[in-house]
Amino acid sequence: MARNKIALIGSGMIGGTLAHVAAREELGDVILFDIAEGLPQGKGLDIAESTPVYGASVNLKGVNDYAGIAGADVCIVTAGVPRKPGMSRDDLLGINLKVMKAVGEGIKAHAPNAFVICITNPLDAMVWALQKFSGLPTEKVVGMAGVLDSSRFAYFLSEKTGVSVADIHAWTLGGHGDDMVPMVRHSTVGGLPLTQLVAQGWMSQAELDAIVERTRKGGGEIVNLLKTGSAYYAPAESAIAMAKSYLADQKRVLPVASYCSGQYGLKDMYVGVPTLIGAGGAEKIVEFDFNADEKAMFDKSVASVNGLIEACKGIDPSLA
Ligand code: A3D
Repeated sequence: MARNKIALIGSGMIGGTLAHVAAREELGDVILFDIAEGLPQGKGLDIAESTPVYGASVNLKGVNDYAGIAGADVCIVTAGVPRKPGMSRDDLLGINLKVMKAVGEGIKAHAPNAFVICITNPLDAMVWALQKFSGLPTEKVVGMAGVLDSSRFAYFLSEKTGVSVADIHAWTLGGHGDDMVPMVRHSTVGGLPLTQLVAQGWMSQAELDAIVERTRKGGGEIVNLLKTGSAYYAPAESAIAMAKSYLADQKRVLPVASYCSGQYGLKDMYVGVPTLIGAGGAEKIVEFDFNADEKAMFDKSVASVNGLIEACKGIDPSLA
């Protein structure tokens, strides 16, 4: 069987990390694409020169021409700009929307059969626009945010309880913004829902509330520490988990920005929902039962995403 081909559209901090992890894990041959000349070639060569050390049989190549991504099985999109301290993800909308147009057209022309994972912010609106610009089937275009936000949630819960991250199942749904929805009733530590964890005295309600708030602001916490850009290790690992589920038909259920066509009562929009990812792409959306509070938080988050989608339509009338 031929090797998989993984195309990374954007070879900055996340793109470079993706290339390194994909090579180490022998996910397939890696193409790094960027508009910056030399950057994808340099990162590709540097990582290629590391493969003999750990014996990974993969090729890496950097390109500035979309022809190089031809036949890709997976495209992971990080092209665009990240935020700096003081910026919200939404501040990136205008500039990154133009980037999504170019990327969507490039994928449509050269890799129309790929499974596309968008990471560029503001995530839910950008993946919605990318699907429209590319014209690929909605189940083949998804956004990465929930795996990262849920991983942050799980890490903070592990830090507080001392329970291994391996035995924590955390869920964060909704849009990738500060009003995302960490699902307290559906998340478990050692099999116990967080509500019971509080009842049993593992942590106080105030401590749990603080973890939920820290999760919501997790991206900003890293931006403020780094000062020059945003998180890249955890975002890259999160997208790799999604790519693996697709390539190996693992059928994992992950929190993914997926196209909703009736699920959760939503139409023609992308938002973070539990999604089964297999060889068919986003094969099925799992519908959690919401109580009144969760529904109110989810609706608020959905309203923010819809506001950004409307802003995209205002900027680019071809999306209306
Ligand atoms: P950065 O290191 O700046 O890399 C972005 C790369 O995109 C640069 O190398 C640019 O040259 C390149 N680029 C710009 N325009 C184009 C274009 N038209 N075509 C191809 N390449 C282009 O950023 P990063 O890797 O740190 O972050 C990338 C994106 O991911 C940003 O929008 C971040 O906000 C976003 N991000 C999302 C999450 C989520 O959880 C959704 C987390 C962290 C970062």
